[in-house]
Amino acid sequence: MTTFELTRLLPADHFAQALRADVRQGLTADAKWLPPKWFYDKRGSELFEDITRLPEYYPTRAERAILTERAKEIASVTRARTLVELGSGSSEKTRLLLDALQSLGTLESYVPVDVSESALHEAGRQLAAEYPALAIHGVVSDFTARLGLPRAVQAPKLVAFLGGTLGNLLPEERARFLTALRADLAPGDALLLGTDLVKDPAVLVAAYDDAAGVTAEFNKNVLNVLDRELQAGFDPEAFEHVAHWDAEQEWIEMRLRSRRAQRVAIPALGLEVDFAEGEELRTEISAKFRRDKVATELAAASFALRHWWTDPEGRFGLSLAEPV
Ligand code: SAH
Ligand code: AVI
Repeated sequence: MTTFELTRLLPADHFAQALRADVRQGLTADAKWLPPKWFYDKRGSELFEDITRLPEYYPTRAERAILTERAKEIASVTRARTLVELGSGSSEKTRLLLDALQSLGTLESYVPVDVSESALHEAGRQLAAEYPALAIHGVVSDFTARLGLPRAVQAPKLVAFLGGTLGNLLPEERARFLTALRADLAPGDALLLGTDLVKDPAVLVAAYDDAAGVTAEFNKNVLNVLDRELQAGFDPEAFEHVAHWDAEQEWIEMRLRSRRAQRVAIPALGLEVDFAEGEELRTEISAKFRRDKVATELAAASFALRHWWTDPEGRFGLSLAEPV
């Protein structure tokens, strides 16, 4: 019989406190910024799902193509009894891994970890119906604060971090994250890591500035979150969506550009924030990788890259790594 349980790993007020600290720090900085995890309330999670279906947004389709081709091999190499997934969202592509591991007969439980409680509920409800033999244990957590692996997970475990979400962390955050993850793995465990790859900037910019304006709405959603959670006075329409390719850093930067000079009150923080006309607020980086960079960052955290796969067009990379 399927079981679906949800655990909130962090203290009850963690997210409220973390949002306040991030907004105070990011919006009082000389170059304003916000961390991308605050996009993902219920609406933000839905908008991300809409993004994955846009003609310009190739990463989801490219990663799905690799998983379709390689899921069986991943299952037989890892023989995982537990599949942990960080930033699982809708768990849509994950079904390819669940199916392969179930066919092999090793899989007992699935542990999706996400900041978005609504996404975990929705995915958990559907998966519980589709996978009656599986124990599903959702964890609401912030993988940059605490990984959130329930203590008693059956080894060996496969930790999947798909979609290219690693690229939404800054280089130093990635290093910290991979080192902390490595400490939670034992010999025999494995990491399956999806990374978007460097390519023609025009293709990249289009993927983050689609013609239908869905990514613009996703970007502006962070302002709705601040308005709701902190009683802030942002008017999302007073900001313009910007997707910029930084050729030196090899990352896409999403920004919100103030259409006019404005002062925005954030009563919950006793703060008023001034924006000059044209001033930009960075809301996300999405780093693009090359194989060597992935291998180097993994090695720095004591992982060895064992398999590297790409889609036929070489747009997206999937790595299978082991702790060393
Ligand atoms: N893995 C899915 C979803 C990617 S969207 C896919 O490949 O399509 C990124 C997901 O990570 C969202 O569900 C978001 O809620 C979650 N997320 C973002 N930052 C997070 C953080 N710091 N901790 C936990 N989850 C996070
Ligand atoms: C979740 N993450 C990998 C997405 C990305 O492509 O960086 C988030 C996103 N931002 C804009 N579009 C999609």
